[in-house]
Amino acid sequence: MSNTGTDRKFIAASAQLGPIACDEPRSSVVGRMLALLDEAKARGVSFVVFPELALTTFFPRWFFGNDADLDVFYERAMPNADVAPLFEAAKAAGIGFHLGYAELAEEEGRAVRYNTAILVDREGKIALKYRKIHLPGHREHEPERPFQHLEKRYFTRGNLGFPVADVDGGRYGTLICNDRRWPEAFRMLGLQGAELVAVGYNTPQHYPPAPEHDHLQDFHNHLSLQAGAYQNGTYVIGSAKAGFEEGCELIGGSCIVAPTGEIVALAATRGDELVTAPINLDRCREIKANIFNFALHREPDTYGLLTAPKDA
Ligand code: CDT
Repeated sequence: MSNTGTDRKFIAASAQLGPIACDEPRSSVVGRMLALLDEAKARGVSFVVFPELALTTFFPRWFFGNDADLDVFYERAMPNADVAPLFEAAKAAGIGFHLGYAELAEEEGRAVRYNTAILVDREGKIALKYRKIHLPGHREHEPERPFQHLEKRYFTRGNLGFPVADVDGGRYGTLICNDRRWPEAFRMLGLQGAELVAVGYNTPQHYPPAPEHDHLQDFHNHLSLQAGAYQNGTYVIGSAKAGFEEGCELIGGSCIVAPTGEIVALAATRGDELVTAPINLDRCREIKANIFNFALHREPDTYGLLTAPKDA
């Protein structure tokens, strides 16, 4: 049962989160999400996008020498007792949502860690699961940095491809943070007809290997989200974990992008903030049937280099 409107026309939201302290319990974070969900309900929203790794601080900024210290940041089941109130409240309100979290999976008796996102439909069912493919940063401890970015150490590359799912009347996909910078990732979803792509992110304002680009972080975020939307004729909802978190400034700029590439709603703060916009999924055709009509205009037989091995 949709909260508002038809399946193809509804109100969507990006639920930006401000900083999460290292010792903030999941119950407190979920409480903040529930407050945003309440506001979403009051504003007639049917779909809400929460950020990447939304349940904890962005822990790859620290080096942990042992698994016990690291594992506290991961979820072993989804939903679990901490997150159940979010699932229940969203279902009661008829709101679907996107949630990013660190996943500790067991594969062939081995612990495997992923940076994961799920889409939950308005009935509370997990309709899609994606594990981040483009893992940025570095693998080894680099103590000379002001903070680490150890995603390559703490996560395994996703093994679920780039899935889309038909959810509540639309075709949805997800990307996670660094994925948004790669046109190939967006195109994988576009080729499957995605009409709405949810993108959670944690992006430091300061990038230690190339500090000369620090002032461009917000620009590059929007450039990537807007290009991904336009070039694939899809809505994109970007949701930041933002603000000054454990000594590290994270960009905000959570936004909703129309299939034309225009930003139609934009966060004004770097704290907890709900950003909403009306969605009409049929508008994707304005782009999909014209300038980016893949059937008419793509030339894939000339794109072989795109899938050649890296060292070719
Ligand atoms: N979380 C994440 O993927 N962040 C990266 C930071 C830059 S690479 C160290 C991003 O692409 O926004």
